[in-house]
Amino acid sequence: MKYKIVSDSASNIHAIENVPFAYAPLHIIVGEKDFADDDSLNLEEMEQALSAGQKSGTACPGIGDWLEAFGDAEVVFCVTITSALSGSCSAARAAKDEYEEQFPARRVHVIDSLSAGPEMALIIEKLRELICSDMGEEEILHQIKNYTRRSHLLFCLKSLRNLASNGRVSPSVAKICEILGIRVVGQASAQGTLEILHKCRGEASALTRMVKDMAQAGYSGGHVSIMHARNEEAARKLAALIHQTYPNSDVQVSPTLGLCSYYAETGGIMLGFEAGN
Ligand code: X90
Repeated sequence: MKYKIVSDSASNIHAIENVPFAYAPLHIIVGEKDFADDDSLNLEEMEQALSAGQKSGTACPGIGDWLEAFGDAEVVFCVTITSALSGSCSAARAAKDEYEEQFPARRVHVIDSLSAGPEMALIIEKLRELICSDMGEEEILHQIKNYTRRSHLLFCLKSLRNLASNGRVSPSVAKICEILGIRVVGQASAQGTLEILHKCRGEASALTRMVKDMAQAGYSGGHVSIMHARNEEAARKLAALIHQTYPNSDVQVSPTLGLCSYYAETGGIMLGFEAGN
């Protein structure tokens, strides 16, 4: 069977090993400029345009972008950003219908991550493992559904301005961040919405809080993916805190790309992890 993993660029993954992979880019629009979240993106240029204070927004992939990413695969596992905050998942579902109608022998399985960034990356990694272990399609589907039930996303943000100006959180929630030094810690809710959990004074206390929240969500060691928007120092600190408490944890640290950098904003941290079985 010819399997392929496909995601949108909110996963911050552009390539994986051993299994065919493609992604559909989201777009960040700043004033007149359209920044595609793909390999051509110059993040500095995007940030410069943003700091000039022009009106900005984002756009999800269209059906055509998804079809292009599916390519000629027989079986596609397609991981999207949460359907609660983006039209990406419904575009993927429409592309699936078109693809399966055009090629009746092929199948697309759309997996709504109900999340973003590092949790999507963990789901992709799990799919990769399952495919590499020569598992059948139905079994992979079963396993990945179980996995998405125990994968989680926490985040720590300095500013919710872009989320609020694009209607992804309410302006009153965004106001919390305007107090100097306040970090908002939150999670992707079970419904795939952005849920605020704590307002912390300073980054150090926010990071400690996140490790406690991991324990509460059932983390006991296993894969962790930390993604940061120009805040490698905090990401490394968080990784060290996790290692201290869970010596058997496997923690990857990487930067956010276009879409997540725009919404998490400079200093933002996203933390994906898997809870026990
Ligand atoms: O369709 C579009 O234009 C994209 C809209 C995306 C909106 C949300 C992106 C969130 C990215 C911010 C922190 C984590 C929040 C997670 C909530 C599920 C990252």
